Amino acid sequence: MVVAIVHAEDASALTDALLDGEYRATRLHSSGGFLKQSNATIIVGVEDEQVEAVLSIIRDQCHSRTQLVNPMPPIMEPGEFFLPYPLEVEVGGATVFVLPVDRFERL
Ligand code: 2BA
Repeated sequence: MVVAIVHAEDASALTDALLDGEYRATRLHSSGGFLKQSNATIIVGVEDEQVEAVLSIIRDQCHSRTQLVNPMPPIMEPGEFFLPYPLEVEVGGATVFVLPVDRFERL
């Protein structure tokens, strides 16, 4: 089973490309623990020999992006001064986990 966490903007193109390749996929709405922004988790159940083809579709469809994050201000002592400035974070293309499946059934 391939579990891919991808940018929300890439998710539709990715599921379309997977369906074009006749792979069955499920899209879950998720959000990142760090940025707290929406992303998508795509689950694809495939045979072992199809994993590389699925990874190649994910590589083609998912692109890395830079996003700006506003850091939390620190706890300040009286008289201290904090000038907030956004940090650049690179997100994606895709974070992919490949997991073995003990049993699969469609009932
Ligand atoms: P987020 O947790 O919102 O993370 C977004 C991006 O922020 C990450 O991009 C990474 O560049 C940065 N980042 C995350 N945690 C950080 C930290 N503690 N310090 C500094 N920078 C940090 P990606 O690595 O491409 O991850 C994109 C999304 O994939 C993540 O969104 C999360 O939803 C998921 N993800 C990444 N690694 C994961 C893991 N090991 N387990 C589960 N989900 C993961």
